[in-house]
Amino acid sequence: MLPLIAVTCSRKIGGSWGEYDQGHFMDYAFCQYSRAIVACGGAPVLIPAACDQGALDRILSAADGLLLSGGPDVHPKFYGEEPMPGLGEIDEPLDRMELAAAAAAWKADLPILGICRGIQLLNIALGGTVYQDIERQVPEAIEHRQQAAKSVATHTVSIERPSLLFDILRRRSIRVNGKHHQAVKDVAEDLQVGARAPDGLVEALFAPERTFVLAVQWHPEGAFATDLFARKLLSAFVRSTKERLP
Ligand SMILES: [Mn+2]
Repeated sequence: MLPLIAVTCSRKIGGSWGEYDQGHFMDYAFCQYSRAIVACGGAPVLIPAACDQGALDRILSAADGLLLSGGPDVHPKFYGEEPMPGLGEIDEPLDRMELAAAAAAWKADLPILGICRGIQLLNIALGGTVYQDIERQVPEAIEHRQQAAKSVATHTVSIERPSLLFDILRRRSIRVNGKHHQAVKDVAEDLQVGARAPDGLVEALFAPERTFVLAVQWHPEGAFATDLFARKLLSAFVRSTKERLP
């Protein structure tokens, strides 16, 4: 039996995040997440922002893992801040759905993988904060919003040891792809840093006390076809969800 992996699903219409009820999913993006999960031996199920608590509980009770995917910025009120210049687009129904999904999965010790917005969302769900705009708040930062295609790795990250990421990749340093203008600021108490960019910004988080909780700022699903480390990371997540099968 294939493990069922719930993938949260943001939405984008005509270049702007957060407009909804128009019937457009980000098919091009969610095909990449889904294809990677299928290739690793999992069965993906997309969770739309429209889910209320009841619908979410039903999906997560059937799921063997949760993937918190990429998307727009989280409203800063969810980490106790007012909006600052440089904040990007917001989708509050998506925020509420994903924060509830992260909390429920955390409570159930469901394997969790966060990607891009997913690392920020997970950190916020557990009490952490993010930089609303790296360029304005961390002037010494390197380029994190690469112009290169999503499949191309640009900047390096150094991997902490010991960490879940080191256990999976067995490397102290890899090169990653990334298109983010926000980053983790204060790390939630239950999470630990698993990797950093050369400018010190957090690029991975994990929860040592949990079965499998890993979040990365880069996009393994976008480099799945060509990058061995992207494949290893996604395979490790799907493998952890298989352990929940009867
Ligand atoms: Mn980066």
